[in-house]
Amino acid sequence: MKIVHTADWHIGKILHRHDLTEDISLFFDWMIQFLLEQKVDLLLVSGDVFDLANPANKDVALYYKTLLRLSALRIKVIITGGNHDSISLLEAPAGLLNTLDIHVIGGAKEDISEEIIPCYNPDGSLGCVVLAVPFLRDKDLRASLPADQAYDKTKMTEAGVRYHYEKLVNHCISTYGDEVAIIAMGHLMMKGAVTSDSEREIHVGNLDGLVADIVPDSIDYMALGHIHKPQKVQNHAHIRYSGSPIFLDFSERNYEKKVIVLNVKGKKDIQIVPSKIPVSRDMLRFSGDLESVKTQLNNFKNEKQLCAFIELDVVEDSFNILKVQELEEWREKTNSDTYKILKSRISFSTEGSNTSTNSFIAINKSINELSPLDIFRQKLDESKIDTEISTSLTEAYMVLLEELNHL
Ligand SMILES: [Mn+2]
Repeated sequence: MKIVHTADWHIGKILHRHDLTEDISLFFDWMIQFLLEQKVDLLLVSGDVFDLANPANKDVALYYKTLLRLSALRIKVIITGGNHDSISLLEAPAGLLNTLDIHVIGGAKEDISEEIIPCYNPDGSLGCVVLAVPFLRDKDLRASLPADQAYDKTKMTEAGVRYHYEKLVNHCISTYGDEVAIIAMGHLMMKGAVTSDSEREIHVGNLDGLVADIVPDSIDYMALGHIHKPQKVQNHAHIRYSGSPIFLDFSERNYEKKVIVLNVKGKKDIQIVPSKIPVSRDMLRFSGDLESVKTQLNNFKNEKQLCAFIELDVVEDSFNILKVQELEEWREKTNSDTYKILKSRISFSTEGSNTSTNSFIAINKSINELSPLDIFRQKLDESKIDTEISTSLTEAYMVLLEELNHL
């Protein structure tokens, strides 16, 4: 059985007021072709289908159009909800999508057997069983743990996640026996994962992430979402993030975007082959003094299908307000069909660099480039309160944020 693992599509993502719809559409075109050529039987999407809990109608339409193309290929599809997704939005058409062999698990189920999906080979034999675990919210984790034990927040998250997977594995083995390959999905933050600037933080009380031993031994492959850089987790070849298929932020510009192909021959017999996704848009950062940044931009030739997104990081020796103005004016009149400057900043390396760094934030870092958490942390830094209190305040703030995000 051939499986493709992807995640973090973030349909509807807007980066500095620029819609990334063309990027994700080109990925869908490529993916459909790839699934066909590779004769894939099953597609797994591990969360963050949409960027927002209330996506625009055009983004929902693109999602359905893509599902329809997948169903025309007669590929089984399993989609789980991520921390960005609305459970009810994903699950509303679940009954209808089931008839197309598309299975959507938006949020944790009370009846855990609904998270267990058997997948059959073209000859009708059982190829693998998928544990379709969506992003587990704090209330799911609390609900799944024995009520008579007290846990601190970190332990609670870890114990809750571990317990959730153990329950599923036991249920799966008692139904399908212990010889079938078990593929688990998850939308989690694992310890040691290399992050970018575009993941929204999750799991309050477990900021560092989870240890790999929350994954039961009987799981043969763990298809993870949430982190946007493709990677193995804590050196386990079978626990992986596929990463997002497109660049969602400048901090991801040097990543190779991938889907993961699994060739499942039997239990503990899975061949894992990451496959590179072609880049349709460059995201570049040009840095140096103003003159050198101008030269770099003038010499730039776009070789990709979509116009490049450019970030300028100008560093001048000493503070000079004229340079700030020059950058602004030049940026305004610089226009091209082959690139767009999305972001620019200027800083000064000598002479009271602290104050000039702050003033650069004031001048160039607009409020919509900062996340609410960035602003909160900046405020905490300014008030110079001790670390322990600021950690609890940050956690409390994240609880509020998470509740707001899921309203
Ligand atoms: Mn994500």
